[in-house]
Amino acid sequence: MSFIYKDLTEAVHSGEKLLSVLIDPDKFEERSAETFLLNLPENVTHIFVGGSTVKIYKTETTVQAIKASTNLPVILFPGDHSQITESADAILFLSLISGRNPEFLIEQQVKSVSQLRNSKLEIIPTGYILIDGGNKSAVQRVSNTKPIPQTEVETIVNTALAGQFSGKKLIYLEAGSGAQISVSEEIISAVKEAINIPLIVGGGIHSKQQLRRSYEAGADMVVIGTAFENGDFL
Ligand code: 1GP
Repeated sequence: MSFIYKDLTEAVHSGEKLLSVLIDPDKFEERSAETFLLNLPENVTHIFVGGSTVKIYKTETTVQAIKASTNLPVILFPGDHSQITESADAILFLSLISGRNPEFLIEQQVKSVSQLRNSKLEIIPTGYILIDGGNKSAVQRVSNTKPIPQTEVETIVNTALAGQFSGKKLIYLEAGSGAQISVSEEIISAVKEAINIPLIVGGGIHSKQQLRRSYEAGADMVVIGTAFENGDFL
């Protein structure tokens, strides 16, 4: 039994800022796991594993390699139900609530149940909101949904609150991996003010300055993939 969500909310209540590195199994070499993890900044608190499209079994071998080299909690951030492995500690049970594609609102979730119902993975219901990051993201392409423009702050806030009212335990504001424009401070603070569940922000964050600004605006956890993958986090 893991207590990932409990630990996460306690950290948030005590004002701790969390940092997750996102590992895409398709771009990850298991034999480099130890070096990759050793080179991460000390303030990394969680490892997310997932991608928009991942080869069968690659998530499993990736999680096992990570687990062999770190005690940080490993949380699945799956692009679809094929990316579920028992080897992780928890799963973000995502609903793409910014989109209107039933496949990513409920169908993938239904397909995942046969694997999840007897699993020990901690399941964390998460409202996933795709926001325009200035370029077409893999999430947009794969889910075939439209991101919400950054100017539509009220829609984003209402979407986040609708997620909370539906029982989501986390809200995740996603600008898309490799976004040109990360989620604005205005959006982060407006959503943070409205909701009372932890707020995750990711997409296009590649510097300490952006990280600090996202935290100051109200992000409880920031997720960084590309900059750590390329080793060019500034
Ligand atoms: C996590 O998709 C993001 O929310 C990761 O984005 O790869 O741009 O850091 P980057």
